[in-house]
Amino acid sequence: MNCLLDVLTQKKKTERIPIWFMRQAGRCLPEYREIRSQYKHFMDFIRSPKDAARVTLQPLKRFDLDAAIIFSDILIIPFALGQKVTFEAGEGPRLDPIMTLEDLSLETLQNGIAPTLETLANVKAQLPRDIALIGFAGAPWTVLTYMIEGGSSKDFSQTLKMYYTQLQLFRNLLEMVEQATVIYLKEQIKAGAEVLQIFDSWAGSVPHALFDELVVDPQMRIIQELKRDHPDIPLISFPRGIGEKLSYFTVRCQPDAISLDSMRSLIQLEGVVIQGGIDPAVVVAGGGAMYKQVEEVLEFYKNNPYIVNLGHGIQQQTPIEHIEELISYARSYKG
Ligand code: 1CP
Repeated sequence: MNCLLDVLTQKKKTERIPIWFMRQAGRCLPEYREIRSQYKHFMDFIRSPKDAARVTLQPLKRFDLDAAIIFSDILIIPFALGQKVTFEAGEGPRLDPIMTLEDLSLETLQNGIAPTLETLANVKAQLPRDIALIGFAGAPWTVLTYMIEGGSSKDFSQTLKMYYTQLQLFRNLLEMVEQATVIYLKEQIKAGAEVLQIFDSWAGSVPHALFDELVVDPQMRIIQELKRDHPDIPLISFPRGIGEKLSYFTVRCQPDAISLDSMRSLIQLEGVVIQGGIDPAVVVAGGGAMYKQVEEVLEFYKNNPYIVNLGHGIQQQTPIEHIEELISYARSYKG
């Protein structure tokens, strides 16, 4: 067994504290940059099962971690639905904005997700039994913002404008992304994922009046649907930036764990495991500031099930020694 799976299924503290990091495979590792440099297009890289599996396993060779997260991206779903997705150097993702529902089709989904499923199977075959394999997808709202804006956005104005002026189209798109996400996550389980995380990175930017429709309801339906077919697969939700709505979100959606961002104060939630909360910037800084914050978090959760992770992905400029120091500090922390 594995301590991450134990904590998530039993909702109790384990002897060994589970540790993994969002974006643990990636730009802060030289061995990642080496493989990355062999690809012109990021989408070709994540859709190459052999190299994506290698990169998924890289952080486990360096760090004493309890889970591998599959190397892929949330924008695989728009890609698999037929939208053009590219990553321009230094600019982030670029998508051909969607104008009508006919621009997309669920028929191409299986083909589009197949390489990621193959990566999962590859990783699973190589992974020691005591390391858990995490699959993931973006939440419909977050994925839809990229699809409608055509890339990253600060204010999501095009997305909200579509909601207010073309509600039926917006709802149809949201429903299509939700359906695709359910299929994709179920396929990930079949391919070997033992835990799933749903990333709603932009949940905190949804206007209050639309919060249920755009954040709570889609994730609630996805979680219910997965639990119905796979009651034993734990689900972690990351509704980033929702602040005081977190308790309400948790009661409605019922994930097994909540991944905390580092914007809000630490919180205990009944019946739910807490993950994360450590500021990625404090790991860039390291030293006393990092130890102080990690100690505060571990102390706060010392009597509750907790998974060590950050409030968002590891930043590119994070020194590798700081990650090692964080892990060994958490491993030796006795409370
Ligand atoms: O050139 C490069 O190396 C690309 C950088 C990169 C990487 C390493 C991107 C582009 N995606 C990824 C991998 C990735 N993306 C993982 C891999 C597994 C791991 O955690 O190690 C995961 C889980 C994601 C998820 C993801 N992609 C999210 C949700 C989590 C989050 O960070 O908020 C989002 C929003 C994306 C979109 C995305 N992918 C990449 C970029 C630059 C962006 C845009 C981010 C933005 O709009 O700010």
